[in-house]
Amino acid sequence: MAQSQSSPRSSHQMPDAFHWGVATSSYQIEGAVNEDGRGASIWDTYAHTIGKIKNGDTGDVADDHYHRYADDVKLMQSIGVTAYRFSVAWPRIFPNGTGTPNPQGLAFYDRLVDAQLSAGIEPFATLYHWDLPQALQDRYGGWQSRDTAKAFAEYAGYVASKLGDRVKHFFTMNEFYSFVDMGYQGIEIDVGAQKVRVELAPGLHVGPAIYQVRHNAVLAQGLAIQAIRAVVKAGTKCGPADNINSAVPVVNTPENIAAAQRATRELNAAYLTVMLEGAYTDAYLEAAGQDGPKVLDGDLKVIGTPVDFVGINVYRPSVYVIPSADAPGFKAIPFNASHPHMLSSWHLLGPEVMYWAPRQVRSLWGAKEIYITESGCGASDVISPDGRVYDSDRIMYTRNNLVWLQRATAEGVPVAGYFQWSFMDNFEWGDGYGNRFGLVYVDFSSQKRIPKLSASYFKAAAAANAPV
Ligand code: PNW
Repeated sequence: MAQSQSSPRSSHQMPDAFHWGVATSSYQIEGAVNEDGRGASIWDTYAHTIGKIKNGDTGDVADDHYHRYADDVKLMQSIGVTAYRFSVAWPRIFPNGTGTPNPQGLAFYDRLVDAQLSAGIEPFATLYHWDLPQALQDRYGGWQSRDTAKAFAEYAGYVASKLGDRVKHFFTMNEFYSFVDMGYQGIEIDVGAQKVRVELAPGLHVGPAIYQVRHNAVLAQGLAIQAIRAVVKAGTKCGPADNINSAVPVVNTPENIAAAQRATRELNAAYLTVMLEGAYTDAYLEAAGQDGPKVLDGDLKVIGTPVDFVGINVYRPSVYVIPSADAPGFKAIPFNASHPHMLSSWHLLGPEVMYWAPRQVRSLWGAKEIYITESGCGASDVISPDGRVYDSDRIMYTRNNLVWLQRATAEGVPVAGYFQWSFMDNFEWGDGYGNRFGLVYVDFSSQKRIPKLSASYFKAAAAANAPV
């Protein structure tokens, strides 16, 4: 007998109460950089430095979300979004980094959170998505100083004390490796066909001092977790949103799987590993030698402050590995020049990472709650003559990811939500507005929003609670 069309496909579904989210960040969408008392951030400075951003683009106007947030939240609701991960701009709250808070800045996030709650969308707030107050860069050298870590904890505690009556999930910082390594020394990524250099604000090259910058950043996360906990009610959760460096086994035998897991632990030694284990790995300290971080008494305890969940941004495998008889027991293999990629030069494909990354987070560190805080892709979207945007490649990318993620959840990996990067096209850092990541197309001259075909895909998947 033919199977009924409407028969439940529970074996393909995500867990109950799974969050179908979208993600954005303040500098990438808000605009209104001089309004309501906002201070300057390092991204204002960097984007206005000639030669740093393609086309000379800046976030001055971006998606004008600061003024259009109410319609944007309604649009989210219309495409089936049940959770929204936004970021709070530190320089709106503390224009000078520290000191007297700016009530008008906070009022914007109050309105934004209320709009989400009325639309039935669960707010997830990120406290740091790279827009450091310029004042702290000038005063302390930014993350080169522990003083910035202390300032972050104060800011985090303040925001949590104001939004914590309605926001139940706080992400401390977004992507340590990006804002530290790409911001303070710049990195080279081997993508097979070429090497690509990526640099972010503040665009410094600190040399061996990078170990200290990394240490200050994880210290900030630990201090912030403690500061948030001190002010929120029971049940409010917090943790990082990190771009895990994922080592993926090429051939899925037990030896390959074990080698990949060892590799992931070492490749994240500076961030997730030290935060979740409360200690640097021996290999990390050995490699650092004399340049290693200055660890003060009590630092590791702070850095290892237990978190309620682990957020991971998952775009691609960092490396494919095979086992090796030599220490450290794995070998990262090079990418073929023919390895397929999406629009961003760094964006190699490997959808199985969406299975291995959360699985390793659980098996390495025993995480009880995991969020995919970002996944998505840039694509060369255009408006068709019929007015629609047909991004079938983004749908292919997303479906493949969701299928692998569903496999992880079916095996008991506790993934509680998925956030698509991004809700709408926005300021894609060094690539400016030319690299579109949205489910919603934005015409930046008119600010018109056009949901892409991928938005229909997202809506259907969210409704089915499954990859469709
Ligand atoms: C993330 N990589 O950055 C950021 O959190 C977003 O703000 C950004 O817009 C989005 O991903 C797309 O780029 C990444 O080299 C930067 O693998 C670099 C990489 C991944 C993510």
